[in-house]
Amino acid sequence: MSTPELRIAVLGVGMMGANHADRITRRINGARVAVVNDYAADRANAVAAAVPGARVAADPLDAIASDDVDAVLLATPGSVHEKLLLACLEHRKPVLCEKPLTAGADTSLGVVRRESELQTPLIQVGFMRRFDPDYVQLKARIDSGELGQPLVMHCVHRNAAVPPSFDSAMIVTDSLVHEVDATRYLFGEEIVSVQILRPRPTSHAPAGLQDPQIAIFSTAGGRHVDVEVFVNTGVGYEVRAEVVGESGSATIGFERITRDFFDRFGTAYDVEVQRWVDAVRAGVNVDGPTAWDGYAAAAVCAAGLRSLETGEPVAVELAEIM
Ligand code: ISE
Repeated sequence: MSTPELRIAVLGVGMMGANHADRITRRINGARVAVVNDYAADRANAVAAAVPGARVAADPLDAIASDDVDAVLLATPGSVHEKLLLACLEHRKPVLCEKPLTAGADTSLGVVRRESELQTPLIQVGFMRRFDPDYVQLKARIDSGELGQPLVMHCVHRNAAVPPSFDSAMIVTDSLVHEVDATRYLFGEEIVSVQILRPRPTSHAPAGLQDPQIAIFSTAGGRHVDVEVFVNTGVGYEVRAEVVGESGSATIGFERITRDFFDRFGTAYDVEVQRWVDAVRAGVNVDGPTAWDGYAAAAVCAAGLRSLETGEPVAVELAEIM
């Protein structure tokens, strides 16, 4: 490729952003980290110090507007995504946005609408499982017809532990959201209703945390997906899926326990970021989940949060814009 090296601003260098900054610096071709920003200045300084040629920006909006930034990797807390995504759109800067797209379905819809007004795709959402070799292969097996019509999927999503700030709602919006996207990706259709059941919580979780949770999705084509999300197992990171079709079944992730999601999805993150960089350099900006996918996931999570309160199935409300 003859296009110049992509100069990326990494906004938010907590666990995920710092991991991406290191990835871009050491494993991604055609890009470098030009600017680092974090609300914790010491964290930004520490990450920038490890990246030759990177500078620290005190204000993320200045970083987005800056002439020495071609594209943005957004890894701040979701609560500030809306403002920063709108700024990226304003300045026509392609952005790889870690999930969630924004903190809620309404604000996500606003971002999707603004992007579609510009008639240029600029936002890719960081649902990395779509780049994981196991998920890619499972999708290929479903699409090949080998399993017949898929009918049901059983999923498991377990973390050894989560930060103390994790509440019951975040189990839906931070963890279950990946199964939401995986379902939409694998089956190629929308989720129309969500029910969240509340089994007896583990005594190893902080008091009041509803962990584990069981989610049941129904899709537009009548398929059912059940998910066990359990984020304080104390054991390790486990992500499994079994798709059951009319003519056979296929599994991924069984007997595979890693320390955390960086170990489990390291390859997926590398492929995701490399393909995004290549797409931006080629002028297409997006090669993976779009802002619409981020909005659709947010709409399912919004229904999930309502079901978490009542235990009843809740219909997903999706706006018509595409
Ligand atoms: C975390 O935020 C992630 O995105 C991981 O992929 C997920 O497995 C984990 O449960 C979340 O806390």
